[in-house]
Amino acid sequence: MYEKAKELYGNWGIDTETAIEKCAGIPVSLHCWQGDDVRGFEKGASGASGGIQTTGNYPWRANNKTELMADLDFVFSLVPGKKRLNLHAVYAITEMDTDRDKLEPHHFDEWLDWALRRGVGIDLNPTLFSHPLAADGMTLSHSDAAVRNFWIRHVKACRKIAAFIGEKQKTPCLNNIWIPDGLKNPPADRLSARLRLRDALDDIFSVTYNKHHIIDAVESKVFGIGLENYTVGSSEFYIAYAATRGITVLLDNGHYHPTENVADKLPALLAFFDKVALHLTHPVRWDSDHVVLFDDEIKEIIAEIVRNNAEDRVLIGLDYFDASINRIVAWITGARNVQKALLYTFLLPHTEFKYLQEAGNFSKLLAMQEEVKTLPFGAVWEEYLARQNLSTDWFKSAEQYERDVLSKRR
Ligand code: RNT
Ligand code: ZN
Repeated sequence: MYEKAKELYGNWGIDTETAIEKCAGIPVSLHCWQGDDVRGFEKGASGASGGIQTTGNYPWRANNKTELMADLDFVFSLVPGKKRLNLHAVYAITEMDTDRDKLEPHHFDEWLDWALRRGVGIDLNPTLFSHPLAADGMTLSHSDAAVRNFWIRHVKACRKIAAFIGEKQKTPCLNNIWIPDGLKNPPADRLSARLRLRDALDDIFSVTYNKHHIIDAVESKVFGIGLENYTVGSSEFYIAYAATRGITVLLDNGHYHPTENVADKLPALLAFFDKVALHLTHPVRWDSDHVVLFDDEIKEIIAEIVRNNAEDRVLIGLDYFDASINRIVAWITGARNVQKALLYTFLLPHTEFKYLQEAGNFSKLLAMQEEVKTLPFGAVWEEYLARQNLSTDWFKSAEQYERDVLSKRR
C-alpha cells in the first residue's frame, strides 16, 4: 500500500520519504497535566481552578511522581516523532511543602534526569492558579501588592528554573506564563489591572537570561469560567506586550471566540515575531480542553507552520485535560493526531498551490485543494509508524496497561 501511495503522491510532485523524515524531526511538547487532571504534587492539591476545569471522573489518575512518570513513559512509547515534556510548576518535587515562591532548580532534578535519560527536552509553565493566593481569581494584576509580589516571586523562580533546565538540556526551555486574572461581572475599571500586570511583567523580565536557555512566552485568553466579563491578559494586551518587550506570544487555540481562525493568526505573528508558541487543544463551544482531533482546525494550524517553513519558529505544545475517558488513551490520541496533522500537511503540494494563488488561478486552486484530500494518507501514516516500530494497532496495549497498572491504583 505504501509503494502505491508513494507513486500517487509522486504524481503530485510530493516525496513521501521527505515528508516522513521531516515529520519525525519536529518536536511536540506533551503536557504532563493530562495524567492527573492538572493536580500536581503539592500537599492537598485538589485540581484546576482559576477559570479552567477538568470534567469527568474516570478512575486511576496518577497520584504521585512515580505513577505520572510511568504513565508518561507508556504514553511516550506509543507516540511517534520527537517529543518534549511540558511541565507545570506544581509538578515540582519538593522535600517539604515548599511554597511556589520558594521553588528552586533542584526541585526539578528528577524531571531533568528523567528527560535527559530519554533525550527529551523540557518546557515549563509557572502555576498561577489552584492556590490560596489566587482564590479570588487575581494574581499578577492583583490590587494587593503583597499578593502581586508573591506571584512575581513565583514567576521569577520559574524563569530561573527554566533557564537552568535549558542550560542543562542544551535546548531552550519555553517558560509560558498564563494567569487567570479576570472578573465575573462587568468591570468598573478595565485599565488599572492591566497597568499592574504590565508592571509586574516588567519586574519579572528585568532579570535577564541567555536566550539559548530560556524562551519567555505569554498566553492570552478570551474568558474563563466564572470570569466571563473581563480578562486582564487579553490577546491585544499580550501581543502588544510581547512585541514591545521582545518576548514570545503563545496561542492556545481554545482561547478565542469560536468563529475565529487561529491558523490565520500564525502568519500574522510570524511577520513580526521570530518565534510563536502553541498550546494545541480541541475547544468544543468554549475552552473545553477536549482531546485534540485530526480535524480541519488542527490541519490548518499545522499547515501554516509547514507551508511557511516555520518549523523552527513555531513551538508546538499540547494542552487538554479529559478525565472522562482513560487518561492515557486521551493523551496518546491527541498527541498522535498532532503527528497525523504534521505528516498530512507535509504531504500537500504547497508550492504548486501558492503558485496557483499568486497566478490568480482560483478555480484550479479550489479544485485541486479538494482533490488532494482523498490521496491515500493512511498508507503513508502507517509507514511512518512502522519506521518507528509503531502501528495503528495500539489500543490493546492501552487496555493492557489499564488492566496491569492503572486498575491497581487507589
Ligand atoms: C488555561 C490555559 C493554560 C492551562 C494550563 C494548565 O486556559 O490554557 O495554559 O490550560 O497551563
Ligand atoms: Zn493553554
